[in-house]
Amino acid sequence: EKLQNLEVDTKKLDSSSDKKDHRMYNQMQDLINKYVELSKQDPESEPSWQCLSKSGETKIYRKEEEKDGVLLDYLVATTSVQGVTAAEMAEVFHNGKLKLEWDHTIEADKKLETLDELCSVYHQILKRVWPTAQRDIVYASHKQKLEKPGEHPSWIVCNVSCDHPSVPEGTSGYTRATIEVVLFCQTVCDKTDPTRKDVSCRIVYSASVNPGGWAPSAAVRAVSQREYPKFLKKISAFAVDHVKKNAIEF
Ligand code: 6CM
Repeated sequence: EKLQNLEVDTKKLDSSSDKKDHRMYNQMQDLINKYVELSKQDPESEPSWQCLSKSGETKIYRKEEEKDGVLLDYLVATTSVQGVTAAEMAEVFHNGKLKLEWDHTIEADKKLETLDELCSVYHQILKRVWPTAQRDIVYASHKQKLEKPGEHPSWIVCNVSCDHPSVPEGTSGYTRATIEVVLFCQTVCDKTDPTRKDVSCRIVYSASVNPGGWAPSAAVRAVSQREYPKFLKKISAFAVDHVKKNAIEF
């Protein structure tokens, strides 16, 4: 029943157009610049980043920081997915209809507003982590192509917390967590007429999550250590399967 209260008049809020002037646009450009720079750094050489796991092509690093007694969770993961391009991977991550297939932390998900064809606002209720209160997040998800002369384009998706009039913080019955999550994807392909086996996608995934409210550090740590590797495996396998019958898209 709670979800029904979130219904908003989308006709009134929808501002679908190709104008790049929605209210989150400039913030997204700043984030893109920040994360493209970050993707060039090697967490291995940063002593503050702790390696959480390495298996095959997947490396996950974590950094902990406390703010007002709450453990903040910073994470950067790199991986590579065979048979998928950057455009296809970014679409799988960004497409609101596909999320439930690979994000097992979602209990309920609702699109609140379309800001333009590449940016929408979502309200997501996360599965409860015992013994803490259940969390929700409200965030804008923006996808963008990053052209590179002479190369296949890179693609980036930024999921960043924002306010939304239909679910103000403190009114949803959940503890509001905040996120800054970025998926940066680069196509690796050196063939002129590639088949699926000639393409792969290099991914740098960064997540900065503030769980909000009260959350024991051990619980935050445990959730993070368990869920991120699981998420990377799931989204990679889902993407490979999802695109396998389609023509390659760059
Ligand atoms: O990036 C992911 N999913 C996106 C689309 O659904 C979106 C969502 C991010 C939610 C991230 C929540 C992480 C929760 C783990 C941190 C600790 C919470 C503590 C709770 C109290 C103990 O960007 C994939 C998200 C994969 C999640 C691991």
